[in-house]
Amino acid sequence: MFDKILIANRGEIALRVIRACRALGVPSVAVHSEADADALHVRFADEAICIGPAAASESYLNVPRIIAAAEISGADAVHPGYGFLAENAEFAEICAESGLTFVGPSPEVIRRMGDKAEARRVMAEAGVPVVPGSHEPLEKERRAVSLARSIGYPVMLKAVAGGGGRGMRMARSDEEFRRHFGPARREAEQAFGDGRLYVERYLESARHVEFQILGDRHGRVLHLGERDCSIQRRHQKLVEESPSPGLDASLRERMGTAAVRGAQRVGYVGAGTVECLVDPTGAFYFMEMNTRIQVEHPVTEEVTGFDIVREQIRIAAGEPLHIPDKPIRLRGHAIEFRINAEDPARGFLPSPGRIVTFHVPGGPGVRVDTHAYAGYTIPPHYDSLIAKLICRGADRDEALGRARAALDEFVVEGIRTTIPFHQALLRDRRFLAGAVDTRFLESFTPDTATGLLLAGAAGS
Ligand code: MV4
Repeated sequence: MFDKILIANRGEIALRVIRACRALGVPSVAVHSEADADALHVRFADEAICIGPAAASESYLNVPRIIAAAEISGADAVHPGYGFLAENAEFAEICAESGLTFVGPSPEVIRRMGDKAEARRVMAEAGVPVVPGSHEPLEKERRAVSLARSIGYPVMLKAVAGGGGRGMRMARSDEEFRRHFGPARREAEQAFGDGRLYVERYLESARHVEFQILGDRHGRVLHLGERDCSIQRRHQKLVEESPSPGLDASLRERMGTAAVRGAQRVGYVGAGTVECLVDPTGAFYFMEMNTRIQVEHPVTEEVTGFDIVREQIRIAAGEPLHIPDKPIRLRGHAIEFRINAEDPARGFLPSPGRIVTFHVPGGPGVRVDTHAYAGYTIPPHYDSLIAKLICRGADRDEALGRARAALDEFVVEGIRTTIPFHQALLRDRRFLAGAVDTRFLESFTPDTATGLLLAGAAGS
């Protein structure tokens, strides 16, 4: 096991990793920007090093400063969390060159799964169904249009180096495809330094279902069940749950087997997520694989009882998985609500600022992962997530009932949050019936009582 782990991240995930370090008896080192001097991850880590001013490029994205902090503190491993450098192959390489263990897959696997066209090819070779579409990056526009036509409209133009929906554009005809092709390529070039695109058939009313994968350095790969993440706004997930209301035991078994087979083909080591789309007929298709711990991992922890971040660190230290070699049984139901510092009454406009009151809910089956506290100022420099409310119950109804009570107990004053959005969601009969797909939010008009203007709530 490691002597000391540096956490190259901030917010609730930095706290989460600190907790896993304590569970393993490993000292932790926090890095922080000047804007995060009074953040909880600074307070609760065993050591803390200020690495620069607020801007992420001067702090949490600044590789030389993070490596220097590791050297100064004598850390021998770096946990990247999610976002920032978590899926940056170059950072993983520099960690290895600096004699540090990067808690994640190898740079090669990060790079391979980061190329969304290559990931599709690898999964197809492993016999995993992939969304119908191109297997090579698109070259000339004319060829691309004929390919889109043969796939069948509507299609989704996606960036090879994208993921998470960034740079995604839908086209319903040749004309629309031609109109989007150039701008999509330029946007991808701008955002990722790689303008290559690929095209997939757009599955209209699908569910976004992802499988949690764990692979150790001894060739064992297993899955910890699925999470349904269909409720997304502009490709930001808002609610995630496990098990998915759209899966029965047979489909779960087939998807889990396919996800493990794909991860084995890749030689996956670490915690990863295989993201799929499930159409109304129950057919499923691989979409992309994420090589990081995800925001929504607690949903899986609550229905399996595993500490995924602790397993991640044990895997990186070369230890075998602590998980029995039999099919995973999901116990009960868990739902996560992302509490963001955004104002749903004003199109989810960011709402940073000082938190005056911060009362966190509790009771049976209620978990809150948060770095916020009364008196804390949410800085404007980073993402807007301030807390994750995870509620579990013996079944979905009990989890929903606990969520409704917990959200009513969750008092945050001084800034606006997405709590009213989630409260409105818990009054929507389609959501309560579990009948949501990726287009749910487009047609979600909360009851007027909340006065929520979700204008532009639909995906971009
Ligand atoms: C799709 C899709 C339907 N068909 N791809 C990919 C990244 C994720 N954030 C959203 N993604 C999707 N990719 C094809 N070929 C549906 C989604 C999707 C979605 C799209 C628009 C609005 C909300 C969505 C929620 C989940 C998944």
